[in-house]
Amino acid sequence: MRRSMAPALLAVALLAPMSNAQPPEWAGARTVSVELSNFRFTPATLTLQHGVVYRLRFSNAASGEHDFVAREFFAEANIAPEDRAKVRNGGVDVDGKETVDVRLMAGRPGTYKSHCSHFLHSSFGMTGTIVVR
Ligand SMILES: [Cu+2]
Repeated sequence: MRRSMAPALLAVALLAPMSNAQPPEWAGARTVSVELSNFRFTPATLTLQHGVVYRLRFSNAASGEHDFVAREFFAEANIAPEDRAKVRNGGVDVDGKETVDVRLMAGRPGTYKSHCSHFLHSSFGMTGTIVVR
């Protein structure tokens, strides 16, 4: 009996928040741009409001690859279904001279860390902070 109840309760807990929430209006997303370059994020600090739909626009000004990794931030966020495949292993890969848009609503308020996971890039300065209010 106890063993059979747990999955059912978990399913209810997972489905409940989605069933009564309005789907976000992705078309009205506010654009927030982040430039990736050798070796920084500009701006280094993003301040987002909880409950607002954003289009995070990651532009790589360099010719080599960079990424924007913020595992906890992306795990907490409500990412637009069409953009979910762009976030892998908690980050967004951006090829040289490319731009990648990810629409999302930030999760719970707090301060999240971001960094580039390419070898030594974070130690050269590719780190940042995302503040969700
Ligand atoms: Cu990098």
